Amino acid sequence: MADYRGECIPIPIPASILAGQDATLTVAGRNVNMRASKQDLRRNAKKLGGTKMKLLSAPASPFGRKVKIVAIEKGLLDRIEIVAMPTTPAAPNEQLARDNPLAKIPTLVLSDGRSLYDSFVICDYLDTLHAGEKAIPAAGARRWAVLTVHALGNGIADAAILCRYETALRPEALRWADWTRGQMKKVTGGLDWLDSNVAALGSAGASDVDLGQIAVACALGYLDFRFADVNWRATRPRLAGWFAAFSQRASMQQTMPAA
Ligand SMILES: N[C@@H](CCC(=O)N[C@@H](CS)C(=O)NCC(=O)O)C(=O)O
Repeated sequence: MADYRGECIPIPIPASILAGQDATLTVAGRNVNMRASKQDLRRNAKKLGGTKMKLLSAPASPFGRKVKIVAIEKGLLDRIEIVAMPTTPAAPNEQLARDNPLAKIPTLVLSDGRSLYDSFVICDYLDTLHAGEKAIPAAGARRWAVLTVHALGNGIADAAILCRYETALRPEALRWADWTRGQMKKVTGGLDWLDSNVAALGSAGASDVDLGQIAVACALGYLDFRFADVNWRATRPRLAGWFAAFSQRASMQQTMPAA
């Protein structure tokens, strides 16, 4: 294995180098270690006009908020530029569609122009960029527990957003009450399960948070923002207590959606 010493071989710069991580690549049939030195990073940053990733999102999006919270909790926020990109299924954002054919936020555009979506994929990627405790445990029973709680939090947010589109976007004459009720049942059923199984969320004050906790917190924050009339806390005191404690985190305070 040879070391890369800046010989004049025209090789593409691997994305991991731009992200500050060493890489091994094959040049002329040899494995070469490429070191992400500060000097390399500065030079590459200059060449590419900055190494910041761009997060296309909107302040009200619970999925965009999830990504921002992971970035804050894992010390990555200064490597991300947040770009406001409002979109709806009725008025898909054309600019966004160039980076994500689904025209959905959040979308993360890397410094080499590649884009990542959806929010889970982005969080999984961000988790590779830091050396601390992972938001998504790599293996073992805890991995499946965190992923399942994440799916529940995301599912609650998905159903709530579909209801929001139904009531805020769809013309009244075309609305379908049974369909909306069905979506809201996913929301309330998910909240009931979390209230009865609050231990599945783990400690709200732990120094390291996981993606399941973050997804649930973002779903609850979205309900407070768009569905205050549902008054979800009234019958779910354990979940309300957990959320009150989790909301104290600076990452939650900094990403609170504003009306
Ligand atoms: N599963 C996706 C959901 C993303 C999503 O639904 N985002 C909404 C905004 S919060 C969106 O882009 N809606 C526009 C559309 O559905 O066309 C994720 O986790 O990123």
